[in-house]
Amino acid sequence: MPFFELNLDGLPGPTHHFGGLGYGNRASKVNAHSVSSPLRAGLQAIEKLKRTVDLGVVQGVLPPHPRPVALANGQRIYSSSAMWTANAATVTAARDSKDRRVHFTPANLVSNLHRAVETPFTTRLLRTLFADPSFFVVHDPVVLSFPDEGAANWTRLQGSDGNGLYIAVYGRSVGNPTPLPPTVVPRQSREALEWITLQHGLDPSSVLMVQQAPSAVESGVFHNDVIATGFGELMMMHELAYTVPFGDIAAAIRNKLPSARVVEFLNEELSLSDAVDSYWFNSQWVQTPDGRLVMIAPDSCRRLPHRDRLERRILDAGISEIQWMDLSESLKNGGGPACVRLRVPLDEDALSAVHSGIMMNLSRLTEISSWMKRWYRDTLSAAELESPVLHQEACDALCELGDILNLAELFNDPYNLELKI
Ligand code: SUG
Repeated sequence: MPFFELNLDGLPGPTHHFGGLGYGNRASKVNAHSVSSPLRAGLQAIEKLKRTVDLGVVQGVLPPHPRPVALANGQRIYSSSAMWTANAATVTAARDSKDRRVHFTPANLVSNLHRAVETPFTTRLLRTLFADPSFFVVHDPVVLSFPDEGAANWTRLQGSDGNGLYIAVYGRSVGNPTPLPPTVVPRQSREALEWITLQHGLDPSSVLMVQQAPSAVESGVFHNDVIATGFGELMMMHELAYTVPFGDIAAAIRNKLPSARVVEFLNEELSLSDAVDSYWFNSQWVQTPDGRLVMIAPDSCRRLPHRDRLERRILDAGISEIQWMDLSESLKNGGGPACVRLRVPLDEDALSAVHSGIMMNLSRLTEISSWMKRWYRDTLSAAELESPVLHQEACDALCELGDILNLAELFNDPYNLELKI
């Protein structure tokens, strides 16, 4: 049976702005409090979706979450951060689990308050979209003692036998917290990866756990997808990403998956700092129906000092084509092409059980883009966030989107707007 990935892109919401809130996230700090454009953010997301739909990728969307969220202490959260759906959940393939179902664990995102408030809505959303228990399980999030940031720290490789090998990356172990970066607390815990391995019924020998190098975390690698990516038999990573040397990781991967090709980028050809600023590694790799692997890379990579050499290396390794994408509104908050999509490995039977309202084609994208043009502001400054007019606008806009995606019940529920934290 054909096996593929459903890509779920997060739609930026009407309150998209630059709050400077992303812990350890360089772009979010640099762009704090500059004026955002929710409309431009939305239309950039639509352009990317059109690109993947044109390529024949099986494509869906996850809607923005209701905002603002009012906390019990009176604080309001406006961030549109649910758009970075690579942090929504960890997802594993049915064929890798004991019970042959697709497993989801919503990320608890406890390292950032503005992100932790995403989890209850994400859990309800995933349980609505993936409701059929013969194909899917949506677990509770990992307990809050073990910080978890979702799929951004998991890479699934797969050889010709179809079995998955997961590269699962953590920044620290809660139980054995060494080595730690001096000034930044890494977001992902090892214990959460272990919890998910068990909860998803994976064979522990199919999960390779690797620790981020403290110096990489200090340089702004707050998620592993800022410094590595992979698909099928191909993986790329930066030489300074992990506590173990590249040779050891590559050998461990090839030990499990002999056909794997692991590409190492050296600091002299792409410095850690340029990697973080350009988001080269945060490119999204998608497979077309004829089996080609296309890399959707942020526009910012075109200015890299050794761009030709980087491109040649990745094309030689098995990428068929590189396409450039302007995602500047998301990138200014530290989210590139790979951050805004959640990969769900599926076969056709399971795909037919997914809530159809979120599946995209060109005409549905046109419908969503005209919805955005009706509701999203051209510019939004920090001062405007408190405006009750904006709150009403955001609420009405999402109710309408709920109708478009056939998810009305999720947006008409006042529970979403009051969180007791
Ligand atoms: O968690 N930015 C997000 C970016 C997440 C990117 N995701 C992946 N790498 N997978 C974060 O730091 C900034 C929001 C603000 O500053 O308003 C923010 O939350």
